[in-house]
Amino acid sequence: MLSRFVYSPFAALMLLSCSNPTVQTSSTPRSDSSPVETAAPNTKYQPAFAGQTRIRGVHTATPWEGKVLTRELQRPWGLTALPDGRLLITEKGGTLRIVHNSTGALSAPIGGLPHVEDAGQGGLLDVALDPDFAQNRTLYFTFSERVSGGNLTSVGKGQLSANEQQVENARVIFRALPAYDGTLHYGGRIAVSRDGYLFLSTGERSDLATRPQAQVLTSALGKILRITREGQPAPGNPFAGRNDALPELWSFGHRNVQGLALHPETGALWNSEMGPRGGDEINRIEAGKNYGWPVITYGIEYSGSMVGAGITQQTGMEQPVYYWDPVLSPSGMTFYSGTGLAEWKNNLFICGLSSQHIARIVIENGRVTGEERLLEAEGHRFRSITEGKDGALYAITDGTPGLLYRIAKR
Ligand SMILES: [Ca+2]
Repeated sequence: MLSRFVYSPFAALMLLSCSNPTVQTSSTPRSDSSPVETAAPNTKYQPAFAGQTRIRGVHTATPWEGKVLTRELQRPWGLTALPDGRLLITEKGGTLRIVHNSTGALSAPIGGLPHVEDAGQGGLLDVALDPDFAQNRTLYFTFSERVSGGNLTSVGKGQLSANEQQVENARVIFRALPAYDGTLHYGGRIAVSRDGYLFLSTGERSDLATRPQAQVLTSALGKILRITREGQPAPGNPFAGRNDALPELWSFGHRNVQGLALHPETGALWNSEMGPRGGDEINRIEAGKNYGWPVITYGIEYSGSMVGAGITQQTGMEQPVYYWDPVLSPSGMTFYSGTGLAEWKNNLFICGLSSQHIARIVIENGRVTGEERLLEAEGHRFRSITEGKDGALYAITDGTPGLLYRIAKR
């Protein structure tokens, strides 16, 4: 049975009259443009500029629906669309699945990947296709790997077998050193740039012992890195040629980046970043820049104490384009090209875990100008989202059972 989420005034009226149990509605369309967040903030920090948080609420006028394609996934984490439109999905335990984008038919678990450190936030994380996947069957994946001295975020590469039952020739092409014995803040998102390089996000492993490494250029923790499809430093990286910095680094000062997305028109890289309590962020990522963690942040420790000196701005450190207080716990995100639902063209869609919705963010001239909450009534921790080949968005939920939603114009 399909569960459906329908958002249109007409559908809402229909539901009131027939109360079909397989269909859910959200609240009625908003009557004003007040911010979608109404809860009290955790901090008294002031934004650096108007519109950096609690932007006006917006509402999608185009009728759309969210439909569950499958409820059979086991702790899914990342997904991407195959050339034929089916979805390739990771499961944290170390397997991949393929789900048909219209029938919801689910493949058997696809094996052949390296052993993953399946504990805490670790496991098999993201997956991305080679730009020439249709010819070479090559895919990239991220995972937490047990190595001497602890574990770390690794990037692997392999080929999807012709019968789609195995990943063949799987090997590790990059390890985000140093290793640390923990189970938190692996980052782990991959995005393939237009010129065929891999952006990889990492985390600072959460603990106070490793947190300062987000500012240390010889550590791969708390960074966005840019590597070739063989795992080498990509040419043109901002710290190339320096002996006091890793040549793979692209940006630094990150806490735990689980969202990366490329703008469909400009190719610019954006991230979502899990901050401390009251400090989740969206950033526009530029080469060589310092995104501040743990020196500046809009959040506080989960204990209630200040992070560091309790400052939100410092010369030489970038401001987030947007932040949330209270937090979403943002994980995967994607821009939407506008194919299929023109009103959403170039909007950013961000999965909220603790907030249990998908945030639709309208961006104009590099600034956020509107926010909407999608699928809020479904009650799921949304883990990741991607644009399909058919103009729909596809989103997975966290945990078991893991659901796959298809979100599209009605
Ligand atoms: Ca920041």
